[in-house]
Amino acid sequence: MANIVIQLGDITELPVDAIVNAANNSLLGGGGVDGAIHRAAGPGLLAECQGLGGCETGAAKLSQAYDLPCRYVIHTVGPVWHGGEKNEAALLRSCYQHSLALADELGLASIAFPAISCGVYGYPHTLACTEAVTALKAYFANNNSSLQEVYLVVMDPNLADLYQQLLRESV
Ligand code: AR6
Repeated sequence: MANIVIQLGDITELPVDAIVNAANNSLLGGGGVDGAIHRAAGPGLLAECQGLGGCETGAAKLSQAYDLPCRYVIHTVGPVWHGGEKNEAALLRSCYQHSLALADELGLASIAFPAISCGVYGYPHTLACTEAVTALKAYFANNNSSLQEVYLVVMDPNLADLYQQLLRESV
């Protein structure tokens, strides 16, 4: 079981093996954490993403990290919140599962996640963080992973408190 660490701050500054991008289906950039990652990575990232052919909601794709201090970027696409009637919970868990599986294919030791779908995509924070923690616990219970550290990176202290509470409850 990897160590799960809640980290307050900017995911683009973390020198981990991989950071996860909360992207959209085009993988061609956007606002929020996606915009921040593309700005910090520089134009090489967009050029590579243009060749990735987009990404399905709940899936994940790998790129290099260019000017970022991490080694790789794993792009995933969270669900837009539609009230919970469109399979959002399973799609959100799938983002975490597929990102972790890609990291394991590369034998990575550390990965950092933003709070996928918690911004523009409007997922209620308590529900989204519950799915994130559930997905992480399930993944490590079922897979022999190379990952040692999983960072849950948030800019909002309320999200940090929420994660803290959920991790305590899930022990
Ligand atoms: N580091 C860590 N977390 C951040 C950062 C950062 N630099 N910047 C924002 N956040 P969002 P989504 C937090 O909207 O809801 C984009 O336009 C933010 O406060 O980035 O999955 C894409 O192209 C929030 O808690 O992602 C898609 O179109 C969390 O990251 C769409 O937004 C996620 O917010 C995806 O929406």
